[in-house]
Amino acid sequence: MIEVAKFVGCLKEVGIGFFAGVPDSLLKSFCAYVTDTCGENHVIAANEGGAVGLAAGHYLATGKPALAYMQNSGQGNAVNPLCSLADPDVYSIPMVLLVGWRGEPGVKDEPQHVKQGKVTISLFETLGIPTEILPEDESAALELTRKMVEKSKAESRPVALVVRKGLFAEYKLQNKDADIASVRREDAIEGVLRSLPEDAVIVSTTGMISREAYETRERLGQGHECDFLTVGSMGHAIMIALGIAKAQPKRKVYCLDGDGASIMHLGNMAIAGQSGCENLTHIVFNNAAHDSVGGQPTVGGKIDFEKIAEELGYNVLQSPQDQYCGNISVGVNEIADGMKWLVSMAEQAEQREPDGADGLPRKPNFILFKVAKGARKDLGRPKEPPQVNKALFMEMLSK
Ligand SMILES: Cc1ncc(C[n+]2csc(CCOP(=O)(O)OP(=O)(O)O)c2C)c(N)n1
Repeated sequence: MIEVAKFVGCLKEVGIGFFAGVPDSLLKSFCAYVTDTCGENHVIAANEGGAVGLAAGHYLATGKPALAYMQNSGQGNAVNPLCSLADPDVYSIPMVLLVGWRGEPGVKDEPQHVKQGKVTISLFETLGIPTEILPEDESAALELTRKMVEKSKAESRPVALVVRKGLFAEYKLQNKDADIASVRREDAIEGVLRSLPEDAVIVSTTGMISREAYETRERLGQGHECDFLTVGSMGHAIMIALGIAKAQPKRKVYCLDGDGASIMHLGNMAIAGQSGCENLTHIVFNNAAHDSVGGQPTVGGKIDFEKIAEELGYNVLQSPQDQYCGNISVGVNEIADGMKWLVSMAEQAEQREPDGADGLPRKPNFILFKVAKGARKDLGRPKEPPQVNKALFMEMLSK
């Protein structure tokens, strides 16, 4: 096991003093440590490609390589700037990639990590990025880290250090920002699921939101056939929802999204906002954190999602939290009542003249919930594999 303080100390000794990345569960201790201790020399990026960009910019300005950290799920997001910016065939920019290896072959993991786990090393090999798996022994790992940083500098290219499950000794995030609301995310999800029409479709995002939606359905005795759980593909749930909404304009489609996921591919909101699909509702549960992987902050606490959504063309509905005089501590019953009201308003709006005849623009809806970080300790995971979820979902959509 490696103490993160020693690992970061070792990086600093060899000239790596700037860190950018997207949090990962396997790198939780490392992410927490740099969040707590590196101040302005640490940026939590919107996505992994952004982290590579930040590392490149730091090098251009200082002549010193930086470190970009990510879960291997984010390798795809990083590939473009790795190939077309940092590669020796282009600008030849040194940097260290620190990559959490979810789905390592032989290690049990969730289905969304299986494929990515199999190709993590070979993908880096294909990209020509020198890659090493950090050994468990601390001094050997630090030695290898030094060697790889020197290689990155000497050859002026990215190098990758891959981190297995359990490598870093536990370090708990100290500087957790205060919650932006006291409402539990699971209560807000329950309020939503209690109020939607029976045949409404749900597309939920990566992480705890999908897990809580799944368990809430079980608790409410509702089936799972209307739900598409986007267990991987972070940031794309709203595009999946839009694809469905466009193909089935009579179907009500609700996307349950996170702030981290929305920010990861914020451009998707511009496309959804301009889609003219009034059967689509985008609901963002903002806890200003990457809660599912350790609670590291997002910029969600500092930006106004409702204003952004409005500018991008959504019809922003008054959140059930605001219907209660801006009381951000409302409970599940109030949320369900508020949502029922919104659903009935949306239905009335649909009684209008066909598109354009009344001069009113057709817009997708947007609802924001401000919620607390954290989840139940005993929160489970979907029991059915993704392909069963897909089959049931498609069968429901075909009726
Ligand atoms: C491309 C990619 N990068 C990183 C991850 C790791 N990851 C899983 S969930 C999550 C945080 C999601 O945050 P948010 O959308 O705000 O939802 P919350 O967990 O806070 O409810 C992250 C970073 C991932 N699955 N995919």
